[in-house]
Amino acid sequence: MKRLPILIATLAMCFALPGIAKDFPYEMPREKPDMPLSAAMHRIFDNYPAAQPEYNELFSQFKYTKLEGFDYNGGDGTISRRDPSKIIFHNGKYYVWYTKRHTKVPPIGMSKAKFATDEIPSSDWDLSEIWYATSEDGFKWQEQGVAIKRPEKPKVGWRSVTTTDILQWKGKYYLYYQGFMEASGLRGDDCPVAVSWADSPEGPWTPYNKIVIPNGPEGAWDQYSIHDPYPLVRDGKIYLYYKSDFGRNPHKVRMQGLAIADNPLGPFKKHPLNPLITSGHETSLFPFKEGMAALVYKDGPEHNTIQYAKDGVNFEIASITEMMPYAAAPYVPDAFTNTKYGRGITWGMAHFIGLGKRGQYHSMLVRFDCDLSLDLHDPEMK
Ligand code: AAL
Repeated sequence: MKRLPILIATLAMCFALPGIAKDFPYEMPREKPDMPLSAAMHRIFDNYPAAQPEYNELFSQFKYTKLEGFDYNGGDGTISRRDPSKIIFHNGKYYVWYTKRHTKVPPIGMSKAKFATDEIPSSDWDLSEIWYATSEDGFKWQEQGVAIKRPEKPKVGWRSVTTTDILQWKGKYYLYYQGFMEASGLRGDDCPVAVSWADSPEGPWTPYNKIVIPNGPEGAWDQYSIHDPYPLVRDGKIYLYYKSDFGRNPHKVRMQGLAIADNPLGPFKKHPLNPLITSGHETSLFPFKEGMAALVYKDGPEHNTIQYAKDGVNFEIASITEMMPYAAAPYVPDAFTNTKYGRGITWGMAHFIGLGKRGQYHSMLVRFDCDLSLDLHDPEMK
């Protein structure tokens, strides 16, 4: 009888707790295995449906290359290029549009915005215009000139026009952009979205001169701003993703929403489930398989993730990565083809925020390369 407890303990070790004795399988399982798991292993199956972040199709690291063709006045802060648009391919050339500031002096800083004048910028994107450049290989660029000038006061964007993105729709081109009515740092960043259209990517661009995506009503999460408009075509409609902020500085909480339209000039209907992405800064998405993938970087608890929504609305974390492109503006071959099965991306532009020798503030366009495509060997992806 004295030996009974020893016998029971031995039997328990052999049969009752097989999970502890069992080794973890050599291959990382796709489904949560039926065995005792640590908190971290529970999380990887419960929180990251892809389960194998570093091996899934939406994982990539990013390589950066300096671009040829853009001059920055020796980095003295008087020339800045930032917030590029998606890149499009047209008649044998790539096109990109971006915020360009060329001022006599570098920005004095948003906290000193009350000292900004018609010639002294407060922020890096104050007193800016939208310029464009073309390239045959995506590395050497030729700056072509201004696409959208600042209109006269009091039209939308008289103080600054920035942060643009392109839509191709029924043979016409549309540039959406932030229209500032006051210096950034005052209430300038509380800006809505304006649009101009053209028959060719070369312009000339005709301004609509009306707000096309208004800020939300008082109390709404997007009441203060609509930033980073990012149009794509899905289900035969214009899906325009954007960033807004709950709250005001210094307690801004940045999130991303969606507005949908049948016509590029609106009306845009904001999605009832907004916000759809709870982190990130500049908006950056691309059709991937049946759904939409998003590059979510810099701000919020889910920064440094690549997310996926099969319906373009309900995003889940697909992978966690690092050194993501700021203001990523990919070349998205099927941005406007109404694809049912997006091929992903392999490269694009981003901006680096730089300080000159004396601390002057400006930004530079750079190229990024990544591996977020279903077929890297598809010649159309390059
Ligand atoms: C960015 C964007 C918007 C902001 C400012 C200029 O990079 O999120 O465009 O207003 O910073």
